[in-house]
Amino acid sequence: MPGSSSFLIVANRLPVDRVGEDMWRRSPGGLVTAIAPVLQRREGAWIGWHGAPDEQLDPFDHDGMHLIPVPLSEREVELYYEGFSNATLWPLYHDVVATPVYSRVLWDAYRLVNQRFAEAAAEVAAPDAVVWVQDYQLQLVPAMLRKLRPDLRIGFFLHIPFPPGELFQQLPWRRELLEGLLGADLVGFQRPGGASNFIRLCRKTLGLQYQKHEIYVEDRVVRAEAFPISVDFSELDSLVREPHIIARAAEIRQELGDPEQVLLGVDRLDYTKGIGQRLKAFGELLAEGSIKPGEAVFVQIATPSRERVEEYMRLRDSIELQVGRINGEQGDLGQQPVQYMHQSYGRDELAALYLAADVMVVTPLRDGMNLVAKEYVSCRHDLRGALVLSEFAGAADEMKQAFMVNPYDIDGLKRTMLSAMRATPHDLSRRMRSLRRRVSTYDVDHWAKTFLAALEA
Ligand code: GDG
Repeated sequence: MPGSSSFLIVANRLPVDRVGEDMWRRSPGGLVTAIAPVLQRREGAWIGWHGAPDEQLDPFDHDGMHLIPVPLSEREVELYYEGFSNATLWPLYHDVVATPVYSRVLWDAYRLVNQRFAEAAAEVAAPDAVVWVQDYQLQLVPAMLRKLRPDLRIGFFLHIPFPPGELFQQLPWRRELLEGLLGADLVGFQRPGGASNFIRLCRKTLGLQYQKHEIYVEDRVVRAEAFPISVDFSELDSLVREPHIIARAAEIRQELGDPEQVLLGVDRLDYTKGIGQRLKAFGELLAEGSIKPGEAVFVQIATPSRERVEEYMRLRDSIELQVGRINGEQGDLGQQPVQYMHQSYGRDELAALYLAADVMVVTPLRDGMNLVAKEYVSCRHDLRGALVLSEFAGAADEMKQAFMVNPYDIDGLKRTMLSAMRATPHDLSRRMRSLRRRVSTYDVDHWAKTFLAALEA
């Protein structure tokens, strides 16, 4: 018996966090920021884990969205989520900047949980419904779901990079993953390079024929294409025009001791984000006197993330050691050049920080897109502020007017951070105008619409 939802999002997590007994709040993070508005506009349901292990919850409504919780046991969180998703796939898909763990126990849990998500979707989807599966945690769902419900229109979007064959081929279960994705009618990637990596791998590993964006799988055609994700430009643009945000931005600068330059980093505390590299560059600029004491403050917001995964514990220790060293050596009583916050902030505070920052430093070693770069630009209607952006972020394809860096090149990073700090108002406004034109035209609404139009075509 098919269900009644004609539009479904399937994602590892529901777009809410618990804030009390049966009280929920929309959660931060790239995926949610991007998709919640789309679901609210269409009458649909969102299937995902609700965040607490060993707990079975009934479907509920929140914020105009119908939410269907999928249960996960403590052990499954450990093996499927922290394990295969975040200790195997995450590093493998991000240029192996950390060493991926290959374990059959983790793989078995990944398969089992993907099957559960597929069954949940099969149960609630109306006949011929459109189902949009999200991200690397659920790459087997498209094929599993097609097997249960061949009538559905299935889309898949990968939010993180899809790696080149040379790396992907390490994966002992490479065939199964490719076959899992090929269960979709449309597989979306952030960059054209991700789509072509995938297409070439299907040819090489599975021997499939293809032409341009189309892969021929038995009697079906699967499209693989890039759909660069974006942000809600107009929401941010109007938020930062509100008096309380403007006042808060001024207050932040004051609290920082009114330095000439405020540099800002906003990231989940993740080893792909290049936080260590940017701090190293900043620390060296201070140490060699290129930045005078008191001239600049670096604010680094590092939102807690995946805290039980070993690599993330190590990263936290190393970043906190680095911050302590810089402040200890370059600071003074009452004056710390690096303001490091291992906390999560509300949208308003984040917007005020963007507005207060002269230089936004986005230096991932590899990143699917990076929404922070696009959020910063959306907030700068004053046409001030400089964006320093890694060429290894998906956003670099579109944001050519940023101050581009290779984050592995510390000297280059130092030079570019200094140029961004010293740029003339004319240069900054010229760059910012063009960046804003890009992000406002290709916003998150455009992303979702073009993906769904391609899926439903
Ligand atoms: C993945 C891909 C891709 C951060 N701290 C707070 C907070 N945030 C918000 C930011 C931004 C989001 O989280 C982070 O998005 P990113 O794109 O920068 O990075 P990932 O989390 O790694 O996202 C990435 C994305 O998916 C979308 O496809 O771009 O490449 O890795 O929106 O503002 N939000 C709040 N408080 C915080 O403390 N409220």
